[in-house]
Amino acid sequence: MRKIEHIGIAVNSLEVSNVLFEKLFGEPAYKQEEAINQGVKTSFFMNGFNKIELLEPINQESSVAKFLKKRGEGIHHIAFDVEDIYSEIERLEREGFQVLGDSPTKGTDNKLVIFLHPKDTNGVLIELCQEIK
Ligand code: CMX
Repeated sequence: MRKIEHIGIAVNSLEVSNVLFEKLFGEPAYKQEEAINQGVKTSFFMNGFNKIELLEPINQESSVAKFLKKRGEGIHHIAFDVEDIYSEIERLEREGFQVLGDSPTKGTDNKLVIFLHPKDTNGVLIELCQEIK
């Protein structure tokens, strides 16, 4: 795990939060993308070297919809950039972490992604992501 790739923030409305984060950073989102397989639509903002992903659920089955209902808006996950997601999954499973799902799936912003269960990581949902080349 080389560095934080982005921080994901769950929001009720991208329309509202895009305006808020544009004011905060003084720049608009550089990308908006829907990930139907993840049940979300997203916006991406850069702040210096740091990336923020806003996530709005697109249906009630989405894990982000569940999160919002239980906890309200706020930090949803921290994503770490990895060079080889398959070897990192093997390493983390050997270390006893519960990796969610059988294999990585296509995430937003041209990444292969997989998650670790927050119960194993002090209540923080961790995403591993590898750039698709
Ligand atoms: N951060 C911290 N804790 C979380 C969490 C999150 N993002 N999401 C759920 N939890 C907690 C819940 O609060 C709950 O805790 P308690 O048992 O103390 O109440 C527990 O995990 C179980 O939550 P749940 O609502 O019953 O939900 P599930 O068990 O069905 O699913 C999880 C939880 C983490 C397995 C599921 O949300 C998941 O698979 N997440 C990964 C996929 C994902 O989030 N995709 C969207 C992002 C897409 C992207 O960035 O591209």
